[in-house]
Amino acid sequence: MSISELSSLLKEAETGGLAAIAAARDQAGLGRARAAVLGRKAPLARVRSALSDLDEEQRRELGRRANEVRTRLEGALEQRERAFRAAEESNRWQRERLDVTLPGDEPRLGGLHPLTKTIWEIVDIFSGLGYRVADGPEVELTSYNFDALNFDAQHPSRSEQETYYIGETGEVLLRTHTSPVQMRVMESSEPPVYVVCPGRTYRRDVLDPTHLNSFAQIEGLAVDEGITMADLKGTLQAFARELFGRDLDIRLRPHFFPFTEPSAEMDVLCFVCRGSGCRVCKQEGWIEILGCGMVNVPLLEWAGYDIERYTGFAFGLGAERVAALAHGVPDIRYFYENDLRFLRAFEGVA
Ligand code: 2U9
Repeated sequence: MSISELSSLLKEAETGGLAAIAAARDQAGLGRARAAVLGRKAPLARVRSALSDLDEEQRRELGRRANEVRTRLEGALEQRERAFRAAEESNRWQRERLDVTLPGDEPRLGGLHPLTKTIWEIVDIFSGLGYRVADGPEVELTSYNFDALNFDAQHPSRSEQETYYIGETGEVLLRTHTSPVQMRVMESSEPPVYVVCPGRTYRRDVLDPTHLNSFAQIEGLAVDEGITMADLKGTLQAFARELFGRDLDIRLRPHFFPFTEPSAEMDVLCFVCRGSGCRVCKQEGWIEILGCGMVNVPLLEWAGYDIERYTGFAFGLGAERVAALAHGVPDIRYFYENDLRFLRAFEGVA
Protein backbone atom coordinates (compact mmCIF):
# COMPACT_ATOMS: atom_id res chain seq x y z
CA MET A 1 0.00 0.00 0.00
CA SER A 2 1.17 3.47 -0.82
CA ILE A 3 1.71 6.05 1.87
CA SER A 4 -1.42 7.94 0.78
CA GLU A 5 -3.52 4.76 0.87
CA LEU A 6 -2.18 3.99 4.34
CA SER A 7 -2.85 7.54 5.39
CA SER A 8 -6.50 7.38 4.39
CA LEU A 9 -6.84 3.88 5.98
CA LEU A 10 -5.57 5.42 9.22
CA LYS A 11 -8.09 8.25 8.87
CA GLU A 12 -10.81 5.66 8.36
CA ALA A 13 -9.53 3.69 11.40
CA GLU A 14 -10.01 6.82 13.47
CA THR A 15 -13.38 8.16 12.19
CA GLY A 16 -14.90 4.68 11.68
CA GLY A 17 -13.56 3.55 15.09
CA LEU A 18 -14.91 6.57 16.93
CA ALA A 19 -18.28 6.14 15.19
CA ALA A 20 -18.42 2.42 16.15
CA ILE A 21 -17.59 3.28 19.76
CA ALA A 22 -20.26 6.00 19.81
CA ALA A 23 -22.81 3.59 18.31
CA ALA A 24 -22.42 0.96 21.08
CA ARG A 25 -25.68 0.76 23.06
CA ASP A 26 -24.45 -1.24 26.04
CA GLN A 27 -21.39 -2.91 27.51
CA ALA A 28 -21.68 -5.96 25.26
CA GLY A 29 -21.91 -3.70 22.22
CA LEU A 30 -18.87 -1.81 23.46
CA GLY A 31 -16.98 -5.11 23.75
CA ARG A 32 -17.77 -5.84 20.09
CA ALA A 33 -16.71 -2.30 19.06
CA ARG A 34 -13.42 -2.77 20.93
CA ALA A 35 -12.66 -5.94 18.93
CA ALA A 36 -13.61 -4.23 15.66
CA VAL A 37 -11.49 -1.16 16.42
CA LEU A 38 -8.41 -2.55 18.17
CA GLY A 39 -8.54 -6.22 17.10
CA ARG A 40 -6.15 -8.05 14.78
CA LYS A 41 -8.29 -7.44 11.68
CA ALA A 42 -9.08 -3.81 12.50
CA PRO A 43 -8.01 -1.02 10.03
CA LEU A 44 -5.53 0.20 12.65
CA ALA A 45 -3.87 -3.23 12.83
CA ARG A 46 -3.72 -3.32 9.03
CA VAL A 47 -1.94 0.07 9.01
CA ARG A 48 0.57 -1.19 11.61
CA SER A 49 1.41 -4.38 9.71
CA ALA A 50 1.92 -2.36 6.50
CA LEU A 51 4.42 -0.02 8.22
CA SER A 52 7.32 -2.39 7.58
CA ASP A 53 6.94 -1.80 3.83
CA LEU A 54 7.66 1.92 4.23
CA ASP A 55 11.00 3.64 4.34
CA GLU A 56 12.48 4.74 7.64
CA GLU A 57 11.15 8.31 7.74
CA GLN A 58 7.62 7.53 6.52
CA ARG A 59 7.44 4.57 8.91
CA ARG A 60 8.35 6.79 11.89
CA GLU A 61 5.83 9.50 10.85
CA LEU A 62 2.91 7.13 10.15
CA GLY A 63 3.82 4.99 13.22
CA ARG A 64 3.55 8.10 15.43
CA ARG A 65 0.15 9.03 13.92
CA ALA A 66 -1.05 5.42 14.29
CA ASN A 67 -0.08 5.54 18.01
CA GLU A 68 -2.00 8.79 18.43
CA VAL A 69 -5.09 7.24 16.79
CA ARG A 70 -4.77 4.21 19.06
CA THR A 71 -4.56 6.45 22.14
CA ARG A 72 -7.64 8.42 21.04
CA LEU A 73 -9.62 5.22 20.35
CA GLU A 74 -8.59 3.77 23.72
CA GLY A 75 -9.56 7.04 25.40
CA ALA A 76 -12.98 6.97 23.70
CA LEU A 77 -13.51 3.31 24.70
CA GLU A 78 -12.49 4.08 28.28
CA GLN A 79 -14.91 7.04 28.45
CA ARG A 80 -17.88 5.02 27.15
CA GLU A 81 -16.97 2.17 29.45
CA ARG A 82 -17.11 4.54 32.43
CA ALA A 83 -20.46 5.96 31.27
CA PHE A 84 -21.98 2.48 30.94
CA ARG A 85 -20.69 1.50 34.38
CA ALA A 86 -22.17 4.63 35.95
CA ALA A 87 -25.53 3.99 34.24
CA GLU A 88 -25.51 0.39 35.44
CA GLU A 89 -24.73 1.54 38.97
CA SER A 90 -27.60 4.00 39.01
CA ASN A 91 -29.97 1.34 37.60
CA ARG A 92 -28.97 -0.90 40.47
CA TRP A 93 -29.79 1.86 42.97
CA GLN A 94 -33.23 2.15 41.37
CA ARG A 95 -33.78 -1.60 41.31
CA GLU A 96 -32.63 -2.21 44.86
CA ARG A 97 -34.08 0.94 46.33
CA LEU A 98 -35.68 0.30 49.74
CA ASP A 99 -38.36 2.65 51.02
CA VAL A 100 -37.75 2.56 54.74
CA THR A 101 -40.83 4.71 55.33
CA LEU A 102 -43.18 1.94 54.08
CA PRO A 103 -45.04 0.18 56.90
CA GLY A 104 -43.50 -3.26 57.61
CA ASP A 105 -45.23 -6.63 57.36
CA GLU A 106 -47.11 -6.94 60.62
CA PRO A 107 -46.10 -10.18 62.37
CA ARG A 108 -49.02 -12.46 63.20
CA LEU A 109 -49.24 -12.47 66.97
CA GLY A 110 -50.36 -15.54 68.82
CA GLY A 111 -53.23 -15.28 71.24
CA LEU A 112 -54.58 -16.97 74.30
CA HIS A 113 -56.70 -20.06 73.79
CA PRO A 114 -60.44 -19.23 74.10
CA LEU A 115 -60.77 -21.60 77.05
CA THR A 116 -57.81 -19.98 78.81
CA LYS A 117 -59.41 -16.57 78.28
CA THR A 118 -62.69 -17.75 79.80
CA ILE A 119 -60.89 -19.25 82.80
CA TRP A 120 -58.87 -16.06 83.37
CA GLU A 121 -61.99 -13.94 83.03
CA ILE A 122 -63.85 -15.98 85.65
CA VAL A 123 -60.85 -16.06 87.99
CA ASP A 124 -60.48 -12.27 87.55
CA ILE A 125 -64.07 -11.68 88.63
CA PHE A 126 -63.54 -13.62 91.85
CA SER A 127 -60.12 -12.01 92.43
CA GLY A 128 -61.99 -8.71 92.30
CA LEU A 129 -64.31 -9.99 95.03
CA GLY A 130 -61.31 -10.77 97.27
CA TYR A 131 -60.82 -14.47 96.49
CA ARG A 132 -57.37 -16.05 96.32
CA VAL A 133 -56.41 -18.64 93.70
CA ALA A 134 -55.38 -22.12 94.87
CA ASP A 135 -54.38 -25.29 93.05
CA GLY A 136 -53.45 -28.83 93.96
CA PRO A 137 -52.50 -32.24 92.54
CA GLU A 138 -54.32 -33.77 89.57
CA VAL A 139 -53.27 -37.22 90.80
CA GLU A 140 -55.16 -37.19 94.08
CA LEU A 141 -55.89 -39.41 97.05
CA THR A 142 -59.34 -41.01 97.06
CA SER A 143 -59.66 -39.81 100.65
CA TYR A 144 -59.49 -36.15 99.54
CA ASN A 145 -61.46 -36.62 96.30
CA PHE A 146 -64.39 -38.63 97.78
CA ASP A 147 -64.21 -39.57 101.49
CA ALA A 148 -63.60 -36.12 102.99
CA LEU A 149 -66.23 -34.68 100.63
CA ASN A 150 -68.96 -36.86 102.14
CA PHE A 151 -69.45 -39.20 99.17
CA ASP A 152 -70.94 -42.38 100.65
CA ALA A 153 -69.33 -45.74 99.95
CA GLN A 154 -71.91 -46.62 97.29
CA HIS A 155 -71.79 -43.36 95.39
CA PRO A 156 -71.74 -44.11 91.62
CA SER A 157 -68.93 -41.58 90.99
CA ARG A 158 -66.58 -43.89 92.90
CA SER A 159 -67.06 -46.69 90.36
CA GLU A 160 -64.27 -47.64 87.98
CA GLN A 161 -66.79 -46.93 85.23
CA GLU A 162 -66.73 -43.23 86.14
CA THR A 163 -63.31 -42.54 87.64
CA TYR A 164 -59.74 -43.21 86.50
CA TYR A 165 -57.93 -45.00 89.34
CA ILE A 166 -54.14 -45.15 89.42
CA GLY A 167 -52.76 -48.54 90.45
CA GLU A 168 -54.75 -51.36 92.07
CA THR A 169 -55.37 -50.17 95.63
CA GLY A 170 -58.22 -47.75 94.93
CA GLU A 171 -56.44 -45.15 97.07
CA VAL A 172 -55.11 -42.99 94.22
CA LEU A 173 -57.05 -41.51 91.28
CA LEU A 174 -57.18 -38.69 88.75
CA ARG A 175 -59.27 -36.05 90.55
CA THR A 176 -62.88 -35.93 89.34
CA HIS A 177 -63.34 -32.32 90.50
CA THR A 178 -61.17 -29.58 92.04
CA SER A 179 -62.99 -29.91 95.40
CA PRO A 180 -60.02 -31.74 97.00
CA VAL A 181 -58.05 -28.52 96.49
CA GLN A 182 -60.51 -26.64 98.72
CA MET A 183 -60.30 -29.49 101.27
CA ARG A 184 -56.52 -29.07 101.31
CA VAL A 185 -56.90 -25.29 101.72
CA MET A 186 -59.26 -25.80 104.68
CA GLU A 187 -56.95 -28.45 106.15
CA SER A 188 -53.99 -26.08 106.11
CA SER A 189 -55.60 -22.77 107.01
CA GLU A 190 -58.08 -21.22 109.42
CA PRO A 191 -61.14 -19.25 108.35
CA PRO A 192 -61.88 -16.85 106.82
CA VAL A 193 -61.30 -18.74 103.56
CA TYR A 194 -62.10 -17.21 100.16
CA VAL A 195 -60.60 -19.25 97.30
CA VAL A 196 -61.18 -20.03 93.63
CA CYS A 197 -59.68 -23.22 92.27
CA PRO A 198 -59.32 -23.52 88.49
CA GLY A 199 -57.90 -26.83 87.33
CA ARG A 200 -57.98 -29.93 85.15
CA THR A 201 -60.27 -32.74 86.16
CA TYR A 202 -60.91 -36.24 84.79
CA ARG A 203 -63.99 -38.37 84.43
CA ARG A 204 -64.41 -41.61 82.55
CA ASP A 205 -66.99 -40.23 80.12
CA VAL A 206 -67.65 -41.05 76.47
CA LEU A 207 -66.85 -37.99 74.35
CA ASP A 208 -69.74 -36.15 72.72
CA PRO A 209 -70.62 -32.49 72.03
CA THR A 210 -71.19 -31.82 75.75
CA HIS A 211 -68.84 -34.30 77.44
CA LEU A 212 -65.07 -34.76 77.60
CA ASN A 213 -63.06 -37.19 79.71
CA SER A 214 -60.79 -34.36 80.82
CA PHE A 215 -62.15 -30.88 81.39
CA ALA A 216 -61.41 -27.64 83.17
CA GLN A 217 -63.35 -26.88 86.32
CA ILE A 218 -63.53 -23.76 88.37
CA GLU A 219 -64.74 -24.13 91.91
CA GLY A 220 -64.96 -21.58 94.68
CA LEU A 221 -65.28 -21.70 98.45
CA ALA A 222 -66.10 -19.06 101.04
CA VAL A 223 -66.00 -19.93 104.75
CA ASP A 224 -66.43 -17.21 107.33
CA GLU A 225 -68.49 -16.14 110.34
CA GLY A 226 -72.14 -15.58 109.52
CA ILE A 227 -72.10 -16.75 105.86
CA THR A 228 -75.65 -17.50 104.67
CA MET A 229 -77.45 -18.55 101.52
CA ALA A 230 -77.99 -14.82 100.87
CA ASP A 231 -74.20 -14.37 100.53
CA LEU A 232 -74.14 -17.29 98.10
CA LYS A 233 -76.91 -15.80 95.99
CA GLY A 234 -75.54 -12.26 96.06
CA THR A 235 -72.02 -13.37 95.15
CA LEU A 236 -73.12 -15.65 92.32
CA GLN A 237 -75.55 -13.01 91.03
CA ALA A 238 -72.69 -10.50 90.88
CA PHE A 239 -70.51 -13.08 89.11
CA ALA A 240 -73.17 -14.00 86.52
CA ARG A 241 -73.90 -10.35 85.74
CA GLU A 242 -70.22 -9.57 85.30
CA LEU A 243 -69.74 -12.54 82.96
CA PHE A 244 -72.98 -12.51 80.94
CA GLY A 245 -74.55 -9.07 81.25
CA ARG A 246 -75.23 -6.29 83.71
CA ASP A 247 -78.99 -6.68 84.17
CA LEU A 248 -79.49 -10.46 83.94
CA ASP A 249 -81.33 -12.22 86.76
CA ILE A 250 -80.39 -15.59 88.20
CA ARG A 251 -82.48 -18.31 89.77
CA LEU A 252 -81.60 -21.23 92.06
CA ARG A 253 -83.21 -24.67 91.65
CA PRO A 254 -82.90 -27.24 94.45
CA HIS A 255 -80.44 -30.05 93.73
CA PHE A 256 -78.34 -32.60 95.59
CA PHE A 257 -74.57 -32.78 96.11
CA PRO A 258 -72.97 -34.77 98.95
CA PHE A 259 -70.61 -31.86 99.76
CA THR A 260 -73.20 -29.10 100.07
CA GLU A 261 -76.49 -28.90 102.01
CA PRO A 262 -78.73 -27.38 100.87
CA SER A 263 -77.57 -27.56 97.25
CA ALA A 264 -78.79 -25.85 94.13
CA GLU A 265 -78.19 -25.37 90.44
CA MET A 266 -78.02 -21.82 89.24
CA ASP A 267 -79.49 -20.56 85.98
CA VAL A 268 -78.98 -17.16 84.41
CA LEU A 269 -81.69 -15.52 82.32
CA CYS A 270 -80.94 -16.27 78.66
CA PHE A 271 -78.69 -13.47 77.41
CA VAL A 272 -80.01 -13.95 73.87
CA CYS A 273 -83.83 -13.97 74.29
CA ARG A 274 -84.10 -12.64 77.88
CA GLY A 275 -86.57 -15.30 78.90
CA SER A 276 -88.89 -15.69 75.94
CA GLY A 277 -87.21 -18.88 74.69
CA CYS A 278 -84.76 -19.43 71.84
CA ARG A 279 -82.29 -21.92 70.41
CA VAL A 280 -79.48 -20.97 72.79
CA CYS A 281 -81.55 -21.68 75.95
CA LYS A 282 -83.39 -24.58 74.27
CA GLN A 283 -86.71 -22.71 74.70
CA GLU A 284 -86.19 -22.62 78.49
CA GLY A 285 -85.63 -18.89 78.84
CA TRP A 286 -82.90 -19.76 81.37
CA ILE A 287 -79.39 -21.20 81.00
CA GLU A 288 -77.80 -23.48 83.62
CA ILE A 289 -74.43 -22.09 84.63
CA LEU A 290 -73.21 -23.79 87.79
CA GLY A 291 -73.88 -25.90 90.87
CA CYS A 292 -73.64 -24.50 94.37
CA GLY A 293 -74.69 -24.86 97.99
CA MET A 294 -73.88 -24.30 101.64
CA VAL A 295 -70.78 -26.27 102.68
CA ASN A 296 -72.01 -29.49 104.30
CA VAL A 297 -71.25 -29.59 108.04
CA PRO A 298 -69.22 -32.86 107.95
CA LEU A 299 -66.67 -31.12 105.68
CA LEU A 300 -66.20 -28.27 108.18
CA GLU A 301 -65.78 -30.83 110.96
CA TRP A 302 -63.24 -32.77 108.87
CA ALA A 303 -61.24 -29.53 108.57
CA GLY A 304 -61.42 -29.01 112.36
CA TYR A 305 -63.42 -25.78 112.03
CA ASP A 306 -65.75 -24.60 114.81
CA ILE A 307 -69.14 -25.41 113.24
CA GLU A 308 -70.97 -23.19 115.72
CA ARG A 309 -69.01 -20.22 114.47
CA TYR A 310 -68.32 -20.85 110.79
CA THR A 311 -70.48 -21.56 107.81
CA GLY A 312 -69.68 -21.40 104.12
CA PHE A 313 -70.87 -21.66 100.57
CA ALA A 314 -69.30 -23.28 97.53
CA PHE A 315 -69.89 -23.49 93.81
CA GLY A 316 -68.51 -25.30 90.80
CA LEU A 317 -68.69 -24.93 87.04
CA GLY A 318 -67.31 -26.50 83.90
CA ALA A 319 -65.16 -23.97 82.00
CA GLU A 320 -65.73 -25.54 78.56
CA ARG A 321 -69.50 -25.30 78.97
CA VAL A 322 -69.33 -21.64 79.98
CA ALA A 323 -66.85 -20.80 77.18
CA ALA A 324 -69.07 -22.61 74.64
CA LEU A 325 -72.12 -20.66 75.83
CA ALA A 326 -70.31 -17.35 75.79
CA HIS A 327 -69.02 -17.84 72.22
CA GLY A 328 -71.81 -19.90 70.67
CA VAL A 329 -69.59 -22.98 70.20
CA PRO A 330 -71.84 -25.97 69.46
CA ASP A 331 -69.40 -28.74 70.46
CA ILE A 332 -66.92 -28.50 73.35
CA ARG A 333 -64.54 -30.93 71.62
CA TYR A 334 -63.58 -28.02 69.30
CA PHE A 335 -61.62 -26.53 72.23
CA TYR A 336 -59.19 -29.46 72.05
CA GLU A 337 -58.82 -30.06 68.30
CA ASN A 338 -56.27 -27.28 67.78
CA ASP A 339 -57.84 -26.45 64.42
CA LEU A 340 -56.32 -23.06 63.58
CA ARG A 341 -59.47 -21.99 61.70
CA PHE A 342 -61.37 -22.36 64.98
CA LEU A 343 -58.69 -20.81 67.18
CA ARG A 344 -58.15 -17.82 64.86
CA ALA A 345 -61.85 -16.99 65.12
CA PHE A 346 -61.00 -15.89 68.67
CA GLU A 347 -58.06 -13.65 67.77
CA GLY A 348 -58.59 -10.35 69.50
CA VAL A 349 -61.74 -11.59 71.28
CA ALA A 350 -61.63 -10.49 74.89
C1 2U9 B 1 -65.69 -27.90 99.37
C2 2U9 B 1 -66.99 -27.68 99.68
C3 2U9 B 1 -67.92 -27.63 98.66
C4 2U9 B 1 -68.13 -27.44 95.09
C5 2U9 B 1 -69.35 -27.51 94.28
C6 2U9 B 1 -70.70 -27.93 92.57
C7 2U9 B 1 -71.60 -27.50 93.49
C8 2U9 B 1 -71.06 -28.35 91.21
C9 2U9 B 1 -70.35 -29.18 89.10
C10 2U9 B 1 -70.49 -28.08 88.14
C11 2U9 B 1 -70.36 -28.62 86.76
C12 2U9 B 1 -69.23 -30.00 88.64
O1 2U9 B 1 -68.01 -29.40 86.46
S1 2U9 B 1 -69.23 -29.87 86.90
O2 2U9 B 1 -69.76 -31.09 86.39
N1 2U9 B 1 -70.07 -28.71 90.43
O3 2U9 B 1 -72.21 -28.37 90.84
N2 2U9 B 1 -69.42 -27.94 93.03
S2 2U9 B 1 -70.80 -27.09 94.90
O4 2U9 B 1 -68.47 -27.68 96.40
C13 2U9 B 1 -67.55 -27.77 97.36
C14 2U9 B 1 -66.24 -27.98 97.05
C15 2U9 B 1 -65.31 -28.04 98.06
C16 2U9 B 1 -64.67 -27.96 100.45
